[in-house]
Amino acid sequence: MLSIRQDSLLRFQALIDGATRITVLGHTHPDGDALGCTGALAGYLREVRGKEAAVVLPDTPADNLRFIVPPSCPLLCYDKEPQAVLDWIAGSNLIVLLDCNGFSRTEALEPFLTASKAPKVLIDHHLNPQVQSFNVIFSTPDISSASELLFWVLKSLEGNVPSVTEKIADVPFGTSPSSPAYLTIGTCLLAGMTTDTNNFANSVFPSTLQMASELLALGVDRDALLLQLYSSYRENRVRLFGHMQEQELRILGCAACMILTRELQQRFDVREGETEGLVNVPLSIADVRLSIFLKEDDRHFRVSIRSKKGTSAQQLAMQYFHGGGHENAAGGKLFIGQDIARADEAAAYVESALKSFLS
Ligand SMILES: [Mn+2]
Repeated sequence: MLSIRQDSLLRFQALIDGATRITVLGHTHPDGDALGCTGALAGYLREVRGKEAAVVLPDTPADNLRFIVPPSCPLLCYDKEPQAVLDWIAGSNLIVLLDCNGFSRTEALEPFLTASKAPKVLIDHHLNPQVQSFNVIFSTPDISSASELLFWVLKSLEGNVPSVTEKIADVPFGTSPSSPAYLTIGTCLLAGMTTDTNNFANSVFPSTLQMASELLALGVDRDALLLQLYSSYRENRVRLFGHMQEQELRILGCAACMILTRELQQRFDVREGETEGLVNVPLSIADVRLSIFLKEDDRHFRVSIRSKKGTSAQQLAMQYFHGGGHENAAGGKLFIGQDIARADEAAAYVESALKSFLS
């Protein structure tokens, strides 16, 4: 099993013991991993530890990912219920942030979180954790997902004595494999890991497969999960993917670029979450090492970047798109009126950024 620092575990344990109301926090535009690990931790704190815990998000999750947070777990979204979120945070005596490296990734919530006197814990797998903001940090970049890191943290908490030499069988995940709470928590964690690895296509480590193996042995229904994650889209998404590949894909040397304008989003009635996975498609071309996808939003484009090993998506995101992330999966923004004067200048900006980045 993955080794988790004992001193951090003991401090986290003590903070949980001392807390009554807990904010379990994810980042803006929550992906499957953010929902999986926040849902799992809130579920654990409520069902196993008897705490008042809620998942708090800066904005509402996409319809197709909403199912990941269990219905039994309160979910508060700042864009829908700002006052309820602020009240919850103000009344919390523990704040746990997952799947991002600092409060800046919660955008509008950042000032309220930094103003809170509650102890703060970070559980994340991105580089450069904002250490000064937290009392306890679990930060491991060489791991599939925040959900996997949380799996090992919870397992170590439940097992009490974490040790790399311990046999898997000696410490079952949770106290009773038949308890439905553990199935719910396990399903959340498997959902987060599965989406962040793109269904075991990237960032898979020995510990990742070990986690998957233990969760399947516990009885988590992976088939049902895959059906919900990858086979429950609307028809328009398949048609949009076809159009983007046929009409909008541009190949620039070893890079590929697709831009989804507002006009196209209206034409295909695109909803939040429905473009997930599109950026990966051009990487199936032998000569393409870098794929960049831009989606027009309010006064900016959301930028997703994926790369093959040896080419850094993260560097491109940092240098040209105010972003970051992982070596081969990163994201950022392109601001209209700042980086470019008008939306129709995005293609030219990307082309010149790629030219200088790849030269
Ligand atoms: Mn993640």
